[in-house]
Amino acid sequence: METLFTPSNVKKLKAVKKELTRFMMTYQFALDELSTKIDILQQEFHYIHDYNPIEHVKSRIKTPESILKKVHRKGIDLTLPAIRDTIHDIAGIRITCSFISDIYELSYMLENQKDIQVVERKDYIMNPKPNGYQSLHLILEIPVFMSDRVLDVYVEVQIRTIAMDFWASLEHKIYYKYNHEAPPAILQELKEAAETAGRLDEKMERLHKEINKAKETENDTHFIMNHEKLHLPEEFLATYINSAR
Ligand code: 0O2
Repeated sequence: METLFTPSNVKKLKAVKKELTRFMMTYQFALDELSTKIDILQQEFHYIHDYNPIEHVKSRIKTPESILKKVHRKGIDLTLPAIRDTIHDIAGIRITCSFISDIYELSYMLENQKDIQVVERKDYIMNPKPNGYQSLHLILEIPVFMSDRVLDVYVEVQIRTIAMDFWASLEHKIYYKYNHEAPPAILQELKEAAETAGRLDEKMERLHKEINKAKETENDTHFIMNHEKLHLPEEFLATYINSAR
């Protein structure tokens, strides 16, 4: 194969690199915007429900190699507009929640933001995949404000519990270890493990609700601000309670 790096190509290569960088940057900006939104929701949720619904958030941009593989798999043209329109998971965020109800509450809050467009919603919790995989998948379109224009960018959001995440990462390893064809006995065990994880999630949710009920009668003089627990002085509370009589 002829080398691309001939002196006459240097200029063209630079231009291509610039265009590709600009293309990929928009996904990074979309991820940054969505991460801020998630952080705000997390803090507000903490304030309302008095616990942190999000265990962790991980985001990633698909590598150019991985995008190219998907282009071939989907049989689309190798052009930026075709890639933008067809591959919706170039930017991805995975949110791990404590409980199943948190997944739905968080997705509801995200889906209802005015500047967010829900392009696709796949509920693999209500309808797990045949192998047992569970997660809530959203494809969101969010506006990114550049210096001279507004771009609508797709971001894939996967929301799941810790148990679902644990299962998915093990399944992913097994899938690759056996080169996509694991023995039937292992697949059966994996499916059973997914069902066990589902039951664990339900049990944890029940326990969590019990604890919340008990908490309702507690007198707590703390509140959370900017991830920090702050104390409300009694004098402040007394003045406020007395003036509200
Ligand atoms: P990666 O490296 O995680 O990004 P698509 O090709 O994305 O348009 P699909 O398969 O209909 O089509 O999308 P779906 O069902 O929403 O799944 C997309 C992503 O969900 C996958 O991305 C995985 O991250 C995850 N996922 C889906 N099914 C499974 C599963 O059975 N096991 C595990 N461990 N993860 C799953 P990619 O592109 O496969 O890979």
